[in-house]
Amino acid sequence: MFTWVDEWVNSEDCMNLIRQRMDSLKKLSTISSGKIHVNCRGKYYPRTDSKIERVQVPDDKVDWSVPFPCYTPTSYTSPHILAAPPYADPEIGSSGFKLVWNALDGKVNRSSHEGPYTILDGFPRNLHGRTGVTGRGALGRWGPNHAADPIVTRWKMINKKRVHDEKTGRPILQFVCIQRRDCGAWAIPGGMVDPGERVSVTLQREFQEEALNSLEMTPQQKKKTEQQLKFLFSGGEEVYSGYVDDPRSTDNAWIETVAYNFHENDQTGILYHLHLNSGDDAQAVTWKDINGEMNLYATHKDIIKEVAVKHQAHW
Ligand code: RP5
Repeated sequence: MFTWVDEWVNSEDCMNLIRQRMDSLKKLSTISSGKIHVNCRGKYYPRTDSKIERVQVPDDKVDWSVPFPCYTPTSYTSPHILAAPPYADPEIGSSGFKLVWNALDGKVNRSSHEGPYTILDGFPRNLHGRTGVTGRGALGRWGPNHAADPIVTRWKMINKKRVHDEKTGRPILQFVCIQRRDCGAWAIPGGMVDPGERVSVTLQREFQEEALNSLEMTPQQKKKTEQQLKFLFSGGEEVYSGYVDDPRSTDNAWIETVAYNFHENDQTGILYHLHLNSGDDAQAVTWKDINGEMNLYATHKDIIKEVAVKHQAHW
């Protein structure tokens, strides 16, 4: 019997989906795997008033498969998360709270972009190894906390001509870069995917909130902005999906992202007329020239490099 499943499996849409996943797995191997996480092994857990010390994990003991018998990580979940804001899970073991791991759990996506993760004694284990802290730290979800990162790019222009780097001779790309309010680092204006939210929606929402301060717009202004960005955001290309080496990660909670590039090739589109205005978690916003010397939050520099390579731009 020929079912709709057979029809779907043989369809061009299905093939495209497989190609896309293969592409992002290839990208994953260059950015995420093969590198051990570093940012989540600093001396102190970030964003804490009382200094929470991480147990130090040497490079060769990060991998769970390497025995580390004296490993006694600090247990830490921030008071803010324990106060149970709407985006946070309850504590594991609380009555009536049952989790579905490695799958869509109601509206919350608990599967990883990098394949199944292990559950040990009821707790999810960080796919990239030890971090020196157990619990959720400042993260709301156990296991993967899904984010989305919009990389909005244009060419650097002077007098309507592309600017080339003197050394490499390649044209210079610029991307919309925000300064994070929590730590002052420059970053892609990304954020967390809300339960049930489509990633495409998160990408545009986060961009509008952090780079255009849409939270302080009137409903009319917001609608107009959404309309203006609609075309740009309908044509994005996935450049990365996977683990982020974020300083907030713990042994039981970590950040994964899907990063999309939204690019405009000439000056006729919206990007050369956009009024940037930082808002929400961003304290500043600017067009930043892309190059290999940039210093960015977490693994954002590696992700931006993918974009530079894709456009054959200066790096
Ligand atoms: C990074 O943190 C992700 O790549 C994303 O940019 C960001 C999400 O966290 P918030 O900005 O919502 O704190 O790891």
